Amino acid sequence: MIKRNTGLANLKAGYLFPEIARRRREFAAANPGAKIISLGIGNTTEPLTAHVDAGLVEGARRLGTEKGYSGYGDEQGLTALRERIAAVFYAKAAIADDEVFVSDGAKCDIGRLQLLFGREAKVAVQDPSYPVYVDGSVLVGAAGAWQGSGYAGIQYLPCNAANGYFPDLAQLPADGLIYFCSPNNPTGAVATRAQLTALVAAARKVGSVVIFDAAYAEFIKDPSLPKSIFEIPGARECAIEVNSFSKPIGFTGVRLGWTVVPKELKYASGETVWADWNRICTTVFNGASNVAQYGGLAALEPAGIAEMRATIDFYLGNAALIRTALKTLGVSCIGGDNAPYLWAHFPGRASWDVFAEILQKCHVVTTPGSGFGPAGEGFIRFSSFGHRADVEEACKRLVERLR
Ligand code: PL4
Repeated sequence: MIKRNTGLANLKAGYLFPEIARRRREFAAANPGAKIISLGIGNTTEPLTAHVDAGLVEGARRLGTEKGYSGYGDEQGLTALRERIAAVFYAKAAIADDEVFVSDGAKCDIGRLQLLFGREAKVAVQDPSYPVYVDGSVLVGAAGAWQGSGYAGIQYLPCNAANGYFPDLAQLPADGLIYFCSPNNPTGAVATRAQLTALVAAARKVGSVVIFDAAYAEFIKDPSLPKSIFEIPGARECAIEVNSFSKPIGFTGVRLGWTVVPKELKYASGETVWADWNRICTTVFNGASNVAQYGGLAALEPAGIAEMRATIDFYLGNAALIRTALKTLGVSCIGGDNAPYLWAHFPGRASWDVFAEILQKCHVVTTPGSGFGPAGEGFIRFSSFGHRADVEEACKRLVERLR
């Protein structure tokens, strides 16, 4: 019989979010009267805004006409959308239109990016981090053996209060990869310009590539904080950036994102990563949905950008409410100001125990920090995605029932 992919066999636990959904279902079945509120998964809740919605509807309608119909498009995305992404998001970074590859979302591209470097790649992640970086590395066979609390082939770079949630760059692997997320999921920490400058310098020094996940960049309100790694001189020689329309315009279900691969980025052999990424996109990807791309185009018109800012401010308003509730409880936390997540510390306690207590007492779903890596133990991630009335009710329950 055919053998199972050893990468699959090497995955240790179920994927974090389905596991949370399973525990929520179990709790709901045992407590049918409970009105459960989710501050768990980072999933958008607010309807599409008017201008973006009109762009989608108009795009779909166009497909129903002889003149406006289009089938397969360029795998790299609509030229107009690539141009607009470069102009709107990379004004400070001089990214060429053909360095922008439109995708069906950041998570999908993080998976496909692993094909560039394969099983030999030495991988480093911030600890805690979005689970796809580690699990994706396991799938391609780059993670090595499981060692009880992590994989032997993954360099876990602790990010905690003691180091300002920024890793010790002396630990970066040489000639390898580092996944770096800012604003960070799950901690909500945002790297400063000085920190990203140090990261770029360290990566260049040891010949490593930074996969920079900027999925939450538009939540940055502080103008001194960089939204893209390409704002940092030297990043074009050492970085790839993934990004997403999911959170800023509510496209979690519509699916649209992009990846920037600069032409200066080279392998040890001297070949360009850009050419290989183009090859991968044309080989195992058939382009993002054309309707989704029409929506993305609308989102990057002035009216769409204004709506995007309002949506983000709405979720940041939720984050402020959650921060106030945690403060009232005397729980220390970071994040939630330039990011949609709050990272709350419950010293001396196991994350899954705190998750269970909050679910039992408050009927609120959260995300246990340990699901994001060994350094997440003792923490809970609160997501600010939710209807305002639900977030207010969740905060009320937290304050009343956890005191
Ligand atoms: C649950 C740092 C959420 N089933 O929507 P995409 O694919 O463009 O972006 C996914 C993504 C990429 N990068 C980071 C992210 O945090 C996310 C989304 N993360 C979360 O709660 O952590 C949704 C997770 C989803 C998943 O596994 O992605």
